Amino acid sequence: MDSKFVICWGIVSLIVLVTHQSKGDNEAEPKCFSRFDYDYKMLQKLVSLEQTIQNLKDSLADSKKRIEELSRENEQTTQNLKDSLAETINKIQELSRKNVDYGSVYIRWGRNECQDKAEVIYKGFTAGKKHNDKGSGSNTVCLPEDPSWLNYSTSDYPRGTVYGTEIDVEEPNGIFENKVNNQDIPCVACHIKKGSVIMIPGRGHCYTGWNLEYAGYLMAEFHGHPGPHNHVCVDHHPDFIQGGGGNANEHILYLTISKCGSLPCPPYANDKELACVVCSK
Ligand SMILES: *[C@@H]1O[C@H](CO)[C@@H](O)[C@H](O)[C@H]1NC(C)=O
Ligand SMILES: [Ca+2]
Ligand SMILES: [Ca+2]
Repeated sequence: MDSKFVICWGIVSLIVLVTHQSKGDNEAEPKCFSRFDYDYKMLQKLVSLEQTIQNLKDSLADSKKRIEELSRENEQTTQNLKDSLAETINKIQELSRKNVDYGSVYIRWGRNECQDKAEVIYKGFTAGKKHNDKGSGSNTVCLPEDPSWLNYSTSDYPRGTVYGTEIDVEEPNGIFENKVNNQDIPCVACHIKKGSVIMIPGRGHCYTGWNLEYAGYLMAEFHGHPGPHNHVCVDHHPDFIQGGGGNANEHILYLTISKCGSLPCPPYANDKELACVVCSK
């Protein structure tokens, strides 16, 4: 190595060292500036932090408000639901009460059982006036199998009379499935959970939308007998009262036929046995 270069290097190093040391004192000012900068930045951060906290507080307050609003709304909705539920329950109860309370009744003449869905109120015996009595009640009645009495007397004084009913029909006639002549017939009172019931004379079938309770034949007194009574719809397949096959001729039911004239033919016809139906809805 060149000694001249070594000396030169030594001088330069010294200068650099001295300069650096003197610079150390001079740099106190810039270091001070840095601390301020640090504090300033710290302060800025604090301010920003405070701002953030404020923002959070605000949004928390907003959220609280919103939650309160929502819970109020929720309460209102719950109350509305409760109200409409209570209303619905009331309506259901009202409807089920109606379902229980509402109904119709009819007598099924000539049978001792109601159709499947109908409830038996009582079973009875078909009865009415004696066929040739001028007076007594004119309608056919269904007397219960199990009568109960109020006051009664056995003394003889003017009263109406009621007799059991038998069917009189010449056989064979192609009307009833079984032999029915001179058979005494029962009846049954039926209750159905339907609002309306109607007996239609002259129809063997119900109209659309109506349910068939039973079908049969329109029967009344023989036209030549002096003591008329009303028409009843006797089931097309009658039951008989046990031991009632004798020819008692008391209250008697006969088939009825239509007669042309004031009654238009067609649709009616001479001498046809009139059907009947009991229909409900
Ligand atoms: C039955 O007769 C008695 C005595 O005459 C009378 O007091 C009573 O009220 C009568 N009962 C009825 C249900 O009519
Ligand atoms: Ca008889
Ligand atoms: Ca008879």
